[in-house]
Amino acid sequence: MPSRRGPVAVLALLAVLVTVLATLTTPAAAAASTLNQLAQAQGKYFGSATDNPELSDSAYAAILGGGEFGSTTPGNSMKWDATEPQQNQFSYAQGDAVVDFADAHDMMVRAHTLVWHNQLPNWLTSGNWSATQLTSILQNHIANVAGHYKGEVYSWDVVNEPFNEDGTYRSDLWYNTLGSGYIATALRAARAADPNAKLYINDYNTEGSGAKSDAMYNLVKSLKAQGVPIDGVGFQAHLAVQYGFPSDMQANLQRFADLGVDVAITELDVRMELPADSAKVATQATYYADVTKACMAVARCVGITIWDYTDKYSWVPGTFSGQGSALPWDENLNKKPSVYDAIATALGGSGDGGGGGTANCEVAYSTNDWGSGFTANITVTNQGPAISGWTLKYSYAGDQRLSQGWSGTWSQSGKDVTVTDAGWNGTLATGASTSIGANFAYSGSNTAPTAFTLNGTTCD
Ligand code: 9MR
Repeated sequence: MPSRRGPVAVLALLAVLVTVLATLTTPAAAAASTLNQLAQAQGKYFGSATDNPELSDSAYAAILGGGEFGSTTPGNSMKWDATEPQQNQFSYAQGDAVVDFADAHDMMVRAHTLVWHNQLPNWLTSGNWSATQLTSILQNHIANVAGHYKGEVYSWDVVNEPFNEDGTYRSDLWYNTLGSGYIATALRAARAADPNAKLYINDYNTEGSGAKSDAMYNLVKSLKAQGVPIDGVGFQAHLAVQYGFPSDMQANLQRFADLGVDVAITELDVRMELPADSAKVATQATYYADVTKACMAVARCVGITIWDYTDKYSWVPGTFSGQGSALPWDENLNKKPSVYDAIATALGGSGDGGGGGTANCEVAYSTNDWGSGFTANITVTNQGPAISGWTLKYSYAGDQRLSQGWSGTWSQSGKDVTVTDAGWNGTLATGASTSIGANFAYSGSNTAPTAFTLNGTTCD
């Protein structure tokens, strides 16, 4: 049977020989400043909490260690139940993993926490301790744990959440057995164990003035008067769109600073009732900006830590049913442009890093197309700070279907394609490139994707 080639088939054949190069950014695009770079320009840091399980999520870890954050706080792994699960048997593997990650990515560690009412092991809560016994248990714990991390952490939240909302002391193991003196005991033990760590008391709902904030203020004033070592006060700042903003935050931070201590925003997030909508997100962006501005305006506010950076690993949905969307990165590790930009702008940046502004990456995309399928060749260039692990995402408009990819782990969900590094090409210094490829089948049209993100940053 004679072969009949119509014009479409001829064009498809020609296309095999033609490489269509779509360069999607200008090679000269400058790297946007990261949140931490912007904070550093003002003598402060911008950090994110983390936790051990999520460190094995390579796309997550790539962003955590990719330069946005100059500090991290272990969300759980330095708490008492983790570090002294049996009396006088100490366990540091999880905490060490966070410190090692921070070291490898040039981040400081805000260590958290030595004395708290929560996450205490059974042996401790079920013992019927005398004051003398409990004092030596407390001192032994701090000597060991703060001693283990001596010289490796920037600060310790020595005492966490000592107050009730009305400003009275929280009725817990520590206060009930030792009275409020446990706070000075803990601070002194921490100073002895790690003389260079900044020693903090940390609490929530103290960001604005009020009974609880006044109680903290009076405590710090009294500790200073007694010569008890106290270097800083942490304001957790677990805010919620529906509860309003503590409008006197800056003045409140300043009055603590005026006592002669550092202040820090230590666990910032801004939750909302789900589903999120544009009005709630706009309010949330304002809250993030206003917290940031308050810290920037107070000379002794040393920095801001968000309580993890992505909704994927936020504590909020598990604690407040029906609430969430509290962090500047969404569940897919993409920046929420308006929230990110609000923070960046409040840090003195241009505020175009979350959306379509200056790129941290450049992507060259080309195809060899034979009419019913094609090979996509992609070269990714990192134009931001060095990264050790990456995830590239883009979408097709048509019915392009992944058959096989190489030099990365390729997957497709509907029109969305995700590629994670292959391990050997995960580390990309500033300016470094890697080339990856995949075969796709398709019918109809095969237009090139119009947008790519690398670790959540748009390559425009
Ligand atoms: O983020 C922590 C979460 O993973 C734990 O389940 C929770 C248990 O108590 O503690 C969370 O962290 C808290 C922090 O240690 C102190 N301030 C409030 C934080 C959110 O609950």
